[in-house]
Amino acid sequence: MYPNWILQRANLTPNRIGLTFEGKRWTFEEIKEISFERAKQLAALGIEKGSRVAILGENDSNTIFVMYGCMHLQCEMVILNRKLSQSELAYQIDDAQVTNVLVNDNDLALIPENVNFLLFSEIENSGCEPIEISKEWTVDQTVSIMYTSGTTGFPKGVRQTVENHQSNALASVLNIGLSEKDVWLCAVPLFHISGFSILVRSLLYGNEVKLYRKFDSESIAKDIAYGRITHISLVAVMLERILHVLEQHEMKASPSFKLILAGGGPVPIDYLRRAEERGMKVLQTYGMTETSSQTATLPAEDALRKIGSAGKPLFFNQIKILGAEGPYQEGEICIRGPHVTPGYVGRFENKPSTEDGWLHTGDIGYLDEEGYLYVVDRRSDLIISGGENIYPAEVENVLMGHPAVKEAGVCGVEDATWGQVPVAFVVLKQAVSTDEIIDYCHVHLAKYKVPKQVHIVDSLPRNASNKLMRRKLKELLP
Ligand code: S0N
Ligand code: AMP
Ligand code: MG
Ligand code: MG
Ligand code: MG
Repeated sequence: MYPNWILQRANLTPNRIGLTFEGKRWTFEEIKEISFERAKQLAALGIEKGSRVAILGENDSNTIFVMYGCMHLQCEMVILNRKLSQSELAYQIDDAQVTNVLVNDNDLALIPENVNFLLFSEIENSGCEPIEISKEWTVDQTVSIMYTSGTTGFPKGVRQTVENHQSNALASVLNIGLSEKDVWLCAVPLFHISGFSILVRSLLYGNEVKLYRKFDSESIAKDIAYGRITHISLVAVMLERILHVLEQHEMKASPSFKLILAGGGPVPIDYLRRAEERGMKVLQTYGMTETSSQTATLPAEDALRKIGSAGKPLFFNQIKILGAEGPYQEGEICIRGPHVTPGYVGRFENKPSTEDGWLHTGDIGYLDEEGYLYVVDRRSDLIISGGENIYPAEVENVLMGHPAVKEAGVCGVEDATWGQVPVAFVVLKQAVSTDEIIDYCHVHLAKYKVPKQVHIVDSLPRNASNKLMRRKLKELLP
């Protein structure tokens, strides 16, 4: 058993500021009081202790208070990506078999049809049921569930337990260090582990989170140059936008600014050099939904000596390269540690998350002679656009659903803005314009997954067993 994080934190440092958002601020005691109230309101509205609910909301203090209310009720929270299309959301809501979707009023239009939902305003205006809040949580209790796309084209709901989050946050602070004055800026989505892990760290460390509703490079650049923030989590495209503003105005990071935790995909080396010129340390990190964020992180002192590396595994964690017999040999990156998910929900419930105790990531990498990890590729054809993952199979399944499309293949191409973007190749069975195909994709897919180009071809590259060779698709580009 572990103590309820929110209670324990309020008990330890009640008067410290825990959260700031759009000019408002809350101490840890206030965060506890408000989240207690939400828990009691949720209970009054019929949300049962330990039940599974989904949450759909933008980065907003009220989203956090509803999440914490659910945590007091020991609910399993399916945190939904609000950039998804209605049909993608409907799939996850159905797959996870949630009893209710708790929706920020601003996101009312995103809710699929025929789902049971409660608006945040209904919750906030409800009476309270005088329930007892659990002071303890069990180690293997699921706190959050996040969907991550899979090679099959069906997203998998990943369980993130108390132990997963705690061991990850602890390993992170052992690596990064901490002062009670630290302020972590959160402009990455709370529905990704990049964002949610900032909340967990704050509860465990007692530091302040400065939350942004939306990524805003101008305002964040000012925070870095003149503000109180010390830490920020970013993906590459965000870093580039911030660098652009700092360079344009010849601004440098404030001496009190400590570091950028940069992950979700590779960070171009040029950005690391430019960040150094602006007085910013960038810690490249390798992490994923299945490991409740970081597994390996490159310490700032190695940033230029080991440029391009994602560092060494953090405390408690191990990394091995499948099949490699020595340094520099490439193979699948496998991870072991207390931060690795125990498994999935829904259709993948019975699929083990590990083999012989190791999570097989689908990523290809190598370790150098000092044990530093280099991520070189992704075996599973995963496309990463601006930190959002796109599995070709998911897009291909949608394309094949169009009546005029006989076969479809999708691959990623380099893109100056987003890192990579998806491009589609289709074989037709009846005439249709590429615009119509793109419009069709917009109905079924999140915007960032819609192919930037659709090429009509006579056939797709296949191997002897008729399997699509996605790596060869790029050769068909005009
Ligand atoms: C980069 C972001 C902020 C861009 O979004 P922005 O600027 O808000 O765009 P919008 O105004 O919403 O839309 C404008 C147009 O741009 C399109 N668009 C938006 N995003 C994308 C995208 N990603 N790819 C392609 N197009 C995009 C819109 O559709 C719109 O189009 P038009 O004009 O046609 O209407 C946003 O994308 C963002 O927030 N990205 C980051 C997401 C993220 O956090 N990913 C990480 C996921 N991975 C993990 O969580 C595991 C790793 C991890 O834990 C980690 C990662 C990073 C740092 C630390 C850690 C850690 O270990 O702690
Ligand atoms: P997600 O499925 O959203 O959790 O994203 C995790 C995936 O992002 C990993 O499996 C990698 O493919 C990719 N990724 C994360 N960090 C890095 C990194 N530092 N370098 C390259 N790819 C990364
Ligand atoms: Mg994944
Ligand atoms: Mg993802
Ligand atoms: Mg947006």
